[in-house]
Amino acid sequence: MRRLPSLFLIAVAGLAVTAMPAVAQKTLEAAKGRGHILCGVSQGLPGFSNPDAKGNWSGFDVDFCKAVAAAALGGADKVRFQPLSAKERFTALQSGEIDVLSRNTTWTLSRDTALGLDFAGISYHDGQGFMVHKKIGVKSAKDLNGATVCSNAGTTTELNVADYFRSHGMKYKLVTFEKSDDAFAAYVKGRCDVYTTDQSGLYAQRIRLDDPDDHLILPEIISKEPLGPATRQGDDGWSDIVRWTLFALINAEELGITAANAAQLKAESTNPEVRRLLGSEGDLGKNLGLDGDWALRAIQAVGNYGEVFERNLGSGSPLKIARNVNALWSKGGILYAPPAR
Ligand SMILES: N[C@@H](CCC(=O)N[C@@H](CS)C(=O)NCC(=O)O)C(=O)O
Repeated sequence: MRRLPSLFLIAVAGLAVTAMPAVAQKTLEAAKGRGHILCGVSQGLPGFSNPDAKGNWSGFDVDFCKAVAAAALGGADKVRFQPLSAKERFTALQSGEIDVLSRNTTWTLSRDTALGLDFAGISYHDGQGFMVHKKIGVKSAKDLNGATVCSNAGTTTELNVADYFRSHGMKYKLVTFEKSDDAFAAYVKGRCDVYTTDQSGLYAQRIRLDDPDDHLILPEIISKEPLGPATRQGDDGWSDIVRWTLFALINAEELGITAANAAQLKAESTNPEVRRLLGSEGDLGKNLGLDGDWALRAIQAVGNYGEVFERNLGSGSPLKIARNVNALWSKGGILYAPPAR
């Protein structure tokens, strides 16, 4: 009698294990079949995802998809970018129009639980801020009573504005736009006193201004905006690939692996953590459905997290955003990836 339940459990566990790969490989197999992954990005936000005149995309969110393409399909060029407004982005993921959403998207409980998607992790710790016309003479968000506020529809931004003004007993008029370019243009033209979005978005838009000195970014950060890539719920294998690509880039920075030295470290490093991540030891790619060079390819394609950040958002970019909380946990920030072992 006592044996029956355990036999039953073993049978169920066996079923679960054998059933897993078929479900898990859906997105990966489809991507292999078409020869590229489909990556949802913003419609144009300097530093994050921006097309040039020839339609070539670049930026922090773009590089992340290139890394996934390199890990999963063997080449950073095996990706097509689909620009999406904030409003469209979740439907695009649900409907299968994209395989991964890499578009300054905030991880929240309702998005995670109600929209049929999963967040792979946090690629950028952000928070919402305000930009104002200097001429209105406001130095603090607490002085914004009665302000007209321009922002984007379908974002956490509009919800946070409502919370902030309500909790401070202040009145406001919100004007939202589906395209963030339209929202920002309306602010620049003076239709609004304030433009509000993620602080990274404020930095990104600021470089587009003809007269940056006429604008002020207020000191208050009114929310937590943990931004990260999202995948469709129900394809855990694919979500794992996306999640561990992100972790691989972060761990690579911690381990001193760069685009330039990755191949040499794979051949010569004696550090067990480096060897495991780069596939010179063990077989970590196997359970991701990938080969042993998956992380090596991702790192060679775009560099480690720090390289991706500096090139697109940091000192090597026009945005000049400091790492701050986005520095590694070992360097005073909160960026922390689980170990690859
Ligand atoms: N992180 C927030 C806001 C994201 C968002 O859409 N921000 C705007 C303003 S920076 C944007 O990315 N616009 C670019 C675009 O619409 O293409 C969210 O997930 O709701």
